[in-house]
Amino acid sequence: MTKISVVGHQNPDTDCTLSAIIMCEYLWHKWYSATPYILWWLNKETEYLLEKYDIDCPKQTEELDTDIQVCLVDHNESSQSVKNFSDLNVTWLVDHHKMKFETESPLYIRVEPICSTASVLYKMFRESSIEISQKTAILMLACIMSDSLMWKSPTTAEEDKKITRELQKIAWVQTLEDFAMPMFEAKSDLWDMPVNDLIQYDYKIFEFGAKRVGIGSLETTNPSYGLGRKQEILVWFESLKQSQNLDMIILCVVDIINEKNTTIVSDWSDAEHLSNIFDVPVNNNLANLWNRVSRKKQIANEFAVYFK
Ligand SMILES: [Mn+2]
Repeated sequence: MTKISVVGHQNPDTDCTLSAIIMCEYLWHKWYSATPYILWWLNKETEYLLEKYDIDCPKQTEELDTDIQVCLVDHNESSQSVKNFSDLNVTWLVDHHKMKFETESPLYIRVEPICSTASVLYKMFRESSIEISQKTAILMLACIMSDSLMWKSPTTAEEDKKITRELQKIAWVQTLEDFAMPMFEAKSDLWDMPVNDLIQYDYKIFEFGAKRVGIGSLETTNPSYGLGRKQEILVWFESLKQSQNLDMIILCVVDIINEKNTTIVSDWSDAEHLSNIFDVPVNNNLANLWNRVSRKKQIANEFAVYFK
């Protein structure tokens, strides 16, 4: 049996962690011996799900064995991946993000503009007539709820809603609220989190042309956990800029109940960029970015246009 390592992005979230597990199940059906991995620690939402549904946590790693084939899920950019990315033999890729991936040899690629990697995996299971168990349906549903913020994010496609309804039946989930709200509340329980982890809780480094920008997105039912620690966050911004060689860094504190984005920005030059990009004022290192809840569709894409 060919071995394959399945891995999600740095700062693992629910979609990349559970999609790695689901993809392994898919690959077992294709006669691979697949092992899921995560990079760094889990967020509290994913931790809650693994515990509640009695799922084994994928192995934690920073590097992958270069002699074993690799499947990337939920990302394709080297800046968001494994340390030894350039040495890997990537043979599979399942994702729902913009593509910034170069390859030496052909591979299986499946990328769709829908709300979660698990939605793509749902379709792959169906197309290969692989039965979806109740447990797998729960994992898929959790990914969709997490990435779409219970359908509130504009990344939610009509197809995702159909898939959600199908999965609800298989998973025996009565209402989405009862299923997803405890996830969001678990994720928001951040009072004891060191401020550096708070910034990088759900954090990605983007390369827009020659600019490197760190964008954190703190999706929470309680924005005061982030906003109340602004001064500490600003100090950490400076050290992260140094250590990660960034041109700019922001933290979007996203109130997922009221769909409001309040973004923390570090110095005057970053504030000027932010103000230009979104046409909003910045006061006391804070900008009201209104209902922009999706980093992918409403934040990072605007940066890409601006820094082009
Ligand atoms: Mn995702």
